[in-house]
Amino acid sequence: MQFTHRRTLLKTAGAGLVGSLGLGLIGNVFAAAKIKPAGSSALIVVDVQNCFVDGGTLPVSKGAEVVPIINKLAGAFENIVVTQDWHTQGHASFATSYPGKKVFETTKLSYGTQVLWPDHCVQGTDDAALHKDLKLPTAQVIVRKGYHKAVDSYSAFEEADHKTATGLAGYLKQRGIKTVFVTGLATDFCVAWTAMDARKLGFEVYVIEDATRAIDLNGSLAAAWKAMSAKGVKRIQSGDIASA
Ligand code: VGL
Ligand code: ZN
Repeated sequence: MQFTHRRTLLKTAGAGLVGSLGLGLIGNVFAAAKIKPAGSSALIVVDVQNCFVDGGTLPVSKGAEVVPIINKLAGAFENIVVTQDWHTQGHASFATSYPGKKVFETTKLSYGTQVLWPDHCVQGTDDAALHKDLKLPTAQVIVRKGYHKAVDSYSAFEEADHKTATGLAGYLKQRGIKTVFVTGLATDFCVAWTAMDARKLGFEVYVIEDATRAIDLNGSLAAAWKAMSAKGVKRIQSGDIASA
């Protein structure tokens, strides 16, 4: 009776918590509790592409380290969504599109301040392909973003104009997904914007920190965690997820 009661208390919306000791042994249930993703949860793997690792056009420091962590996490999820940054040539987020501008400077576009990046993740190039060691055989959908020449899209849900939807929210909602676990590159840009938009759209959101790596431009990593936390994004580690 008391055991049942405690199990009930341990449940959180969308992600059931289980003690790895299973039945009985009540005393250890709290210490051993891990998150077990439910059927209504999805793993979102953001932009684990050649462009964002060493040898790519916009390498994120230690970016490739997320690959084995994400491959392992994937076994615990019934639903997996993969995203790809997928820019046109001459994209509005590229410094080369603005004579006299240098990479990592900013410019004002109709929708706000845009960081100017090296040319990266151009549609159909090897640079834009998913990392070769990413093994997600059960992934169900790949969402490409940033394909409108005049508008960037860090978020997998909504372009930087804050108007144009990618369709991912509709996809997830029609499939009954309530909780998303966000991983990938980069923590302070595409991961953070995806996580915050997911909150705005009503999902319960976890970012799995050790399954992300950051660009960290002028303090952007700390700022991103602060902004995510203010929006109710939960910060966890891959070890907090019960493996499949
Ligand atoms: C990203 C900068 C530009 C990302 C994409 O995936 O975080 N960052 N484009
Ligand atoms: Zn980009």
